[in-house]
Amino acid sequence: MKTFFNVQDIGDLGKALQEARQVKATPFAWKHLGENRTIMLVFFNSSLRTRLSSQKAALNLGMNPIVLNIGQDSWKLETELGVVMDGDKSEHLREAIPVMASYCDIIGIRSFAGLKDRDYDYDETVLKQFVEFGGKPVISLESATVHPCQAFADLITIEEYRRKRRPKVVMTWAPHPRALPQAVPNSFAQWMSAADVELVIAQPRGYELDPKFTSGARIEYDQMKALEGADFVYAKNWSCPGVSDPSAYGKVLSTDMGWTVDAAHMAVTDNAWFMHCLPVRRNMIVSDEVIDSPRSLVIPEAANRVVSAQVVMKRMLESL
Ligand code: SN0
Repeated sequence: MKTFFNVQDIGDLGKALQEARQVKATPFAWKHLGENRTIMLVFFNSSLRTRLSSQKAALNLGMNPIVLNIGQDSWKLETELGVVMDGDKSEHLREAIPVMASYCDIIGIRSFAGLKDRDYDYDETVLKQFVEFGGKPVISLESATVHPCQAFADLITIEEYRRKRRPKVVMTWAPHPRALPQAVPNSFAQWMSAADVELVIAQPRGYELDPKFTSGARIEYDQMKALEGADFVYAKNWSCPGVSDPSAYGKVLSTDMGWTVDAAHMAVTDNAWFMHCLPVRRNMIVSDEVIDSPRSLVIPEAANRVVSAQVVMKRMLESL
């Protein structure tokens, strides 16, 4: 495996889930694979789970992780090509990427959407430069439009907790004070569309995700109707994807607190499990009562981030 961006990169989902079960049962069984191998984890943005679970996954495989926080530990990096570098950015990605790549065998990169220029973000301009100028396998640790390590961990969690062969999974938009990227909902929709689940997306009008990620999903504007009979409730905020109106891209269109997932919302489900990728704003996205209830999976879901990252790194090491 040379890149891990989209669900297609992992191949057969049944095989990937089986490998995840093996990795979870015997995490140290592939310790030889990473011997004398190094993974570089490059962060342009904050992270808790991704940075820790990626390091833990690398250590389980016997690999050495190096973590770099751009702008804090390093020079500030310019990402645009063709600019006169007379500002506060001291070094260009064009040099920094091949230098970092020369020190490692795999690169993981976190670079959030800027939410200003839709084409720039949806072209994955920064991530693509790592592929082009690095020449090493690249993992998206949440890039402009995707967060595949999270979506794979979510699928592993749903597989572990489902009580039906084909569960109803409802991803619901929920309010947030800031404009957030679409990477998590894009990847979740993409992975759930590929998996054997019934996916419903509940959202206010104007929040339609890019159809390239949502094929096969039912979109519902009545949140309560969407939640009826749900087996899993996956809450997430995202800003306007700008599909029909590119000028609204990245904007907060609604802060309707009626969409906060609370006990009344959970009551219409089929005793659903609650999921969120974290970090979560309590009593904006979800009420304390729901996230603190025994139906909340947020901690086991986060624990599975090690498993998804380890399967991906294992596959990359096997194909080096
Ligand atoms: C990120 C997002 O894409 O929504 C990362 C999620 C894994 N979330 C945030 O940036 C939340 C920040 C906040 O202020 O709540």
